[in-house]
Amino acid sequence: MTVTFEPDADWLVYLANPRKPDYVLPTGAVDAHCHVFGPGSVFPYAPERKYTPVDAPKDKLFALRDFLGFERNVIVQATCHGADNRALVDALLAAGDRARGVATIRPGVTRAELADMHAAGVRGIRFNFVRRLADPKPDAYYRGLVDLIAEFGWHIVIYFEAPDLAERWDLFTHLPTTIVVDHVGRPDVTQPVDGPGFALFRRLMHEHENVWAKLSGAERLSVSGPPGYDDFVPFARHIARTFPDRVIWGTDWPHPNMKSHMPDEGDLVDLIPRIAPTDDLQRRLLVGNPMRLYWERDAS
Ligand code: 0GY
Repeated sequence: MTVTFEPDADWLVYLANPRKPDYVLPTGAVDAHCHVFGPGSVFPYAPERKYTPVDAPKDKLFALRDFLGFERNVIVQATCHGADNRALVDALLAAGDRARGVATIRPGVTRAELADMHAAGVRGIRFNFVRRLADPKPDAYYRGLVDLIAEFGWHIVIYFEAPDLAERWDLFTHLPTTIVVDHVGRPDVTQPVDGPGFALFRRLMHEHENVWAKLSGAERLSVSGPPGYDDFVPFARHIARTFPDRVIWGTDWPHPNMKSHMPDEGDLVDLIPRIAPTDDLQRRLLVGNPMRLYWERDAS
């Protein structure tokens, strides 16, 4: 029997026809943060999910990749699929060498399951501390998962709200892998870049050379809003200039849980030269760094 899912009543759907960006991406650019959802009739959403999205299948993602001018995707497992990574793996296998993945795993995952995910292109796992998305666990839970992935050379993506950083500081600063922080650590962009609110995240990156940042999430964090997302730009630009070898960028398509508006990916891509103002910074952000992290570390 085919299961059908009713999306949340207030769910905003990705744009069918985004505009072509003015900014021309460098050859080999990677969209290093995006998702696939379902289709739910083939890859059912997880019973423990906190939201039910509109399907956002792999063919739509690949069409967007080609339209915007990206060469590759890093597809990140979203919480609506829990630790059932089948939709992710299906997309990775269909994309061939043009995609890598970040999975969600739970205790009890077998070595064979991890090896299969590695063969499909998974190179990391994600820990999600955002309470509206997942139920946070004690630190020991995450440390146990780290032990499971060690032999595969995977890294860890962490997603948290800015206030969580102080609470989880000990965990985050003692993880033995590369750590990638989603959406610049979700700063309050109404505050100054050099103010106390963003200081702890800046300190995290200054003191820990294994910590990277995703300069994504303008549409989530901005209060000034589209198309320029002006208040977000200084935060991302500060991190890009200070840590040019530890930053990556992504569209965050299909933009789950957006309530204020649905962004146009053309606007998001046009932020890139404002975040990374030189050709050199853009090539590191979009090509060199994500390639190093996801394609050139194959521990198979
Ligand atoms: C994002 C952000 C969100 C959702 C998820 O895994 C997820 O469900 O990450 C969010 O709602 O902020 O990066 O996609």
